[in-house]
Amino acid sequence: MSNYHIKHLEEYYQVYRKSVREPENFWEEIAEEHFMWQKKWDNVLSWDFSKPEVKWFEGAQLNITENCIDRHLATRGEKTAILFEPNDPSETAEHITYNQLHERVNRFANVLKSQGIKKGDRVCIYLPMIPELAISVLACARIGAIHSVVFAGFSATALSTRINDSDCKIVITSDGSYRGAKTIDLKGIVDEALESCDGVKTVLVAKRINSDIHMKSGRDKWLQPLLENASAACKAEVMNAEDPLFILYTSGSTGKPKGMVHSTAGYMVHTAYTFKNVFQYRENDVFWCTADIGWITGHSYIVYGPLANGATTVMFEGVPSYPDFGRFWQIIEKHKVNQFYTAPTAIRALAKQGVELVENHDLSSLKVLGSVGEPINEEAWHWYNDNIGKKKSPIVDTWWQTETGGIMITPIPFVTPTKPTYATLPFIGIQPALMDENGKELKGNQVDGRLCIKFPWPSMARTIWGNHQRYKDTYFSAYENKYFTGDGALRDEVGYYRITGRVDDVIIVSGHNLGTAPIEDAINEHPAVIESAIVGFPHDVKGSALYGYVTLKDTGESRDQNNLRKEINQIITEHIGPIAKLDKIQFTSGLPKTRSGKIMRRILRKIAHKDTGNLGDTSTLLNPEVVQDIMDNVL
Ligand code: 6R9
Repeated sequence: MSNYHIKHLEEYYQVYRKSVREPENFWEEIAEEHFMWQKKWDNVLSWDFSKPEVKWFEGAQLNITENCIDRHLATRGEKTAILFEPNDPSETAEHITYNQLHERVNRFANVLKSQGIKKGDRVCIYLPMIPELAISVLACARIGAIHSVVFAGFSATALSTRINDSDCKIVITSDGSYRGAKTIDLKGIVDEALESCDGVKTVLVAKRINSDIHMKSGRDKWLQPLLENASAACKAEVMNAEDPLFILYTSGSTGKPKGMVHSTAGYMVHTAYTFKNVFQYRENDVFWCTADIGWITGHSYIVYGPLANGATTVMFEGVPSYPDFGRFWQIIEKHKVNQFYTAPTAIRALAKQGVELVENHDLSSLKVLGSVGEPINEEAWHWYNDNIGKKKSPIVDTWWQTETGGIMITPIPFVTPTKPTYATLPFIGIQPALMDENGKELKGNQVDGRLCIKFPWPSMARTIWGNHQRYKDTYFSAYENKYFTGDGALRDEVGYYRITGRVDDVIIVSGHNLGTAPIEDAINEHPAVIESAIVGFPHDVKGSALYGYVTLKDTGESRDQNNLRKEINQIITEHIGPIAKLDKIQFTSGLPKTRSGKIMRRILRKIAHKDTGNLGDTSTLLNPEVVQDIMDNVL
């Protein structure tokens, strides 16, 4: 029990020190006491960042689904494992108990086997946020097949690239999906994608919207009858600790998407341990992460982390704006959600709607609020803290990446005093380092540099599927013997970390290093502003100057734009200094975003450079229409 559930700050420091001094002993104890192994490891850790090669719990055998499902059956069989909240609020929510989850995963696993899928095969899952998504993920893990979930908002081209990159044999999809008032023809997208995927011989189709779709004979099969006829018992495949559990694609700044490969034992241990502590999860709490399982956040904190702790995890099919912008708050009230984990982009969108939609709902069940995906600006942080947490629920600003598998820098609620816009302290076992331009580690506090991690942690990705060299070049070549995150960060006077944004977003103006996030923070405080993005553009004297794209709350308003520009620069001057003033401010109807809500600065940079001949890979763009609008009005 010791060390598994941190309850006060002194304990954090104590356990943290142990995790750094004796990492192997530390992780061994956690692994030993809290998980179910078919065979224990011979060696806790071996590593060499120059190759790079990292192995945790080598020699151990396990199946992650036995840890996420089977071992809970004796004590939690009738407890809700997955609480499914449909898109349409009038449709009944579904409570899937651990017993039912066990049966449904086993049936699904047997269906996969009946289609010839075996250990090591890659399975592409292209499903909306319906129970079959979580169940198919677990079914793959049950039989040792490697799942590759592709977010069901990606286009046919993006889907086929991902299917081909990892040679998936089978695709699991649905007839269609609901998204607010709209339906989306998912099966049509799969059909189009498969025109260029020769390796896929089978498509399993779940019924969700009852649309009239074309089933290609010999290839496409309805899932439902197969599940009904399958046996409800499926022995868990024996997996080695380092066997791949899944591939998840993340976009690189150049080239094709990178298929990050995660292993079994380390990933399980780290996601379970972070889940327990970062959300201070207690038995009978209801946990809700609003991400899609198509992203790493959903993998780790909707499926694996919560289920490994025997938790109740909410899966929401819909969108925050349907039937109105009060939907999130309505769901929290309805299911008495205790921990709520969402992204700054969602918080900003909801904050724009006014507080009446919040005040109509009883949010008193909330204990912990989380944020992930991008730096949370100060205004959004306060809105979240004041209106949702009522200043009582700590906000955990969790920094991590697809590549890291689980949370890395974060407060522990009720343990670490929070500070707006700071991810605060490294999680247990995580050893961050800040580096200067010359590759030297910056020691001590009050320093600002590039964020690296200098010691392995259990859930780190092990490679890029089919391209180990790219893994090495991208993450292990910038600094010797360190994993480079691609982010910049500062460490304040007490050792708290603040992520300042991707370092490729750092702009050097007249010799001063400026992170985009603090400037955007400042701009976003102007009452007329919704969102902003800063990029650099070439300047005769300064080297680079700053170009700001700013979205206003009221676009119809005929305000004096030049006056507004002055006010924005005034705020920046107040917050950061005149050095950070913008040379150009373009008012926009929106900002180009990826489907996970990240601003695509690469495109904005090209537009500011008037280099729009080739915008690069735009397949992950959510709102292509704003790009044309921005190009038409470039300054
Ligand atoms: C989990 C996830 C990773 C990148 C990461 C960083 C940014 C994520 C953040 C954050 C500041 C936070 N990021 N969390 N920046 N504060 N709390 O989002 O994974 O989609 O791979 O993105 O997101 O820039 O490097 P992924």
